[in-house]
Amino acid sequence: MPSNWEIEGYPEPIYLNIKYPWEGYEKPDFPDVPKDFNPVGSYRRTFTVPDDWSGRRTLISFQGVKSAFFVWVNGKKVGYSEDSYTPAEFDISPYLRPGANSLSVEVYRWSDGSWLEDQDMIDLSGIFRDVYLYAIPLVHVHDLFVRTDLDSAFRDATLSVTTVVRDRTGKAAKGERRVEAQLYDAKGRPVLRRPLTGEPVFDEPLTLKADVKAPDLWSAEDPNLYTLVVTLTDGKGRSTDIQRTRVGFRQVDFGPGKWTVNGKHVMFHGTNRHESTPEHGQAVPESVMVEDVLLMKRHNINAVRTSHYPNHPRWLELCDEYGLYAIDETNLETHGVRDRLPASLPEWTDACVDRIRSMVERDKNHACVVAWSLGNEAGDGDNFKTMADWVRARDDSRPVHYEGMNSVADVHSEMYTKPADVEKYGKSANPKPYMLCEYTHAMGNSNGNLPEYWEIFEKYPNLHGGFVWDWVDQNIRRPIPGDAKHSYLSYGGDWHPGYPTDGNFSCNGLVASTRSPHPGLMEIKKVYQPLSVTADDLGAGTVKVRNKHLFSGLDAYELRWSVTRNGERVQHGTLRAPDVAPGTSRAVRLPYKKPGTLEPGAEYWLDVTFALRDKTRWAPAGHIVAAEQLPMDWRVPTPADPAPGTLPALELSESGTEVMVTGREVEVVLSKASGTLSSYKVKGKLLLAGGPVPNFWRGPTDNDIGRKYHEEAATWRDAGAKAKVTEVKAAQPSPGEVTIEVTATLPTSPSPSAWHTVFTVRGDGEVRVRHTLKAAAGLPDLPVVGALLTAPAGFERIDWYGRGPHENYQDRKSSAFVGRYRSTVDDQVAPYVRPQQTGNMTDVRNLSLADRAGDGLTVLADPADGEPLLETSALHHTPSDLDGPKHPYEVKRRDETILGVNHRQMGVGGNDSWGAPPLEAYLLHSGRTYTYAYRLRALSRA
Ligand code: IPT
Repeated sequence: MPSNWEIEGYPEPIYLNIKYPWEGYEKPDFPDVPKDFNPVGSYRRTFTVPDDWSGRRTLISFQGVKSAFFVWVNGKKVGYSEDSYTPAEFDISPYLRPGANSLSVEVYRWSDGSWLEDQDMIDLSGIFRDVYLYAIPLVHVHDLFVRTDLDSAFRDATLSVTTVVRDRTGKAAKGERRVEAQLYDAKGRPVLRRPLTGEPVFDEPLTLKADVKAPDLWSAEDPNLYTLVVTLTDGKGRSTDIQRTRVGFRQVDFGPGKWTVNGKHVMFHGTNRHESTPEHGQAVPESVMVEDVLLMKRHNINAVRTSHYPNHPRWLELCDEYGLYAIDETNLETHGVRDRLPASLPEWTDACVDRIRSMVERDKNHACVVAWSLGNEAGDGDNFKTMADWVRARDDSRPVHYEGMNSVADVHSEMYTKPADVEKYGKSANPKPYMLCEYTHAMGNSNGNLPEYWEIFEKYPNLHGGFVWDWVDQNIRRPIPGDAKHSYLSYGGDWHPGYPTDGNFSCNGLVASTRSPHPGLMEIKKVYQPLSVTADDLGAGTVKVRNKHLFSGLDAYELRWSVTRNGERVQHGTLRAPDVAPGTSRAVRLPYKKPGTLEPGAEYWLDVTFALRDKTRWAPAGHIVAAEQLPMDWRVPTPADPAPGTLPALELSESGTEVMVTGREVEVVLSKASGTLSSYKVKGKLLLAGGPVPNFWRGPTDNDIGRKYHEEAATWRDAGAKAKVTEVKAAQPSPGEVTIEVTATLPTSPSPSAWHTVFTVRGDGEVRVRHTLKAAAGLPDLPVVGALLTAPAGFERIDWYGRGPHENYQDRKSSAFVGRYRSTVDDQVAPYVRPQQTGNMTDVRNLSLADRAGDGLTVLADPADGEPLLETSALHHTPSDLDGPKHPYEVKRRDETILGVNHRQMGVGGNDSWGAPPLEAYLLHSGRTYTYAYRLRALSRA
């Protein structure tokens, strides 16, 4: 298995984003590289060549070596190569001898080529892709380039097969050789009545053409592939060389006002992907590639940008086979010096053109490739013009992409543009096709406001979607310091003490490096789903289904619907999916019935999902592709208030330090110093051991830290814990009701804020709580408006009616449907590689915590006295526990359950992670009064 030597610790890896990796050792200027510290890997092995290879040329192919290397065979120098991500091949025939041969390779970590490889990733080196030998005849098919052009109806195709035949003997007789080509369908049946055939002129292109009637077209939705076999025959009709390639019939058109695949406006539900695994570095095993493809397909991703270099060749085969559009990107990034390199420097032109040439030549026959990218973050200048010209001359069937210099590209590409600015481009009616090659920076707890982006992308015809930054966190698995038995996912700063680093900025994945999905991926799945369901006339039982596929109907799906009442399913059914042509919508009747009597106060929702009827290559039957939830507009009667005055009596007593309320079943003790409960017992069972302590903090997210919000908002960090109680007033308005009013000052700076809580203890055991925060004007926005309650150890089970099952926030909740969910407290932590805010649920109506016996506490939103819905979390950590530790293994786990009962938390944002706040609608401003209320009671066992 190939690898990167830094993965094994030789030497420690380096992670820097914009700066060049050698920054901490030496600072040479290009084209020089460090001289004093520049590790060299020497590889040596022996090999034998099969006997029947004699009379042929033997080539050695290196698929990926970073960054530059020399090759020797049997002690003789064969050659040198750089450009780490495309193949380097050498004809070693003259160096071979019978029996054992020796191969030596000397790999330099840094070379002048490294100046063109400043991608933001962990800097790894060595031979990280396959190395193999192969033999070719002396007269051979040197090149093969296949094109599929479709007619104006995108039905029939012209297949063009261009070959270049070479004669290495220099003496092959003219007119003796023939090239033959046959196309086979997926079942292996020949498609052409007679094979194409032609006579090659050595070293010159020979193009053979065939009309193919109505082939099964290739698209990401329906990736039909054929196989082309090209045979070279000699004068006696014997086949002397056979080549094959997969062929997907598809046509990309582009230009002002269009970017289409097979005639349809293409929309990129895309993601960027680096090649990275925690165990093997950039030597990604095929099983992990397949895992990535499956995860992408299952989450409705239809496009991938191979950021920022040509990927392992198997990756593009998988994109062809499973159906993913690819933007294939040249290995060219000069971020740290992009204002000067390559710019228009003529001495770098060949290197730039060589990089795109080796990519295009390697990948040109892949149906999945729908654009060529000149690189990333490499500045602008004449060299890009030259590269673009080279591509157009070689392959004009795909557009050129380059965000760094859109003027030389066929499409207009931007990164991290805010939704409002994307909309400006949409409105501008600029006909140049527009896409975001990077957007929604998935670092940590992120990916807010995706519905806002997608509403805009789908509205304007010059917009083509975007590519998430990015797919997978980059980490290296290492033993936990002092605990060799367990490992953790390390990142910049964990290696090389004192060496400059950009820390966890390489961890921006929709999935963790273990491929465990982050909650943001669920939101991506929702906004990328290929159909939508909206209300039509819910009273009459109709919804509107829009089919966003470009080519497919909905017959692959079954439609499942259900009506829930307060989260319990009361009606449901399954139908064949309606017949809705691609790009159109239709009203669909669902056979639910409005119940004769509606339960007073109940909520009714309609859930509609589309699931695969049969298994596909990428998912099992039953896999849910799309889902939507709509509130039923049934007017439910308001519940009758229970008759007052029936509450069992309570006894109120006070000491200098405490207020105590006791009843037949309930006992509440409030500390006057803290203004919070020190215990809440019902029927002798302890339900709360502390709280509600005001809380305005969250474990800073990567986006918070990136915009220094955790510093800006620091006044809120301990404001709750340091609240100063100024007054505690207890009263008993009726025998069954005691109120305790707590007034406190919050030491926010420069001006203090005020916190006010009214507890109403009732004889039936319920405690009603109403909080009011007066956030002083001139203070920073609040991360959270809420309170923390401490439930005793053992309350491990949670059950809530609100949004779930994955954590959600005001700006990331479209994928989290309202429902009744069950989970455990330990499962509330999302797998973020750096601990941060986690576990929030929005729009919570009620939540229960229970121990094994099923006893516990219920919290209910109190719509009568505040906002109707809560935000909650139940964790074994406080927000401060999640503020500081660099790795999950360092986070303190408390035995108790810390229950966050909040009015609201600010959004997670994610338009970028270096300054962009959440959108205005998801901020919590100061200078405002916030009020919310909830009820606490013993969980009644169902
Ligand atoms: C953009 C880079 O293209 C990408 O490689 C990565 O570094 C990303 O940022 C941040 O994670 S460049 C951006 C700083 C404009």
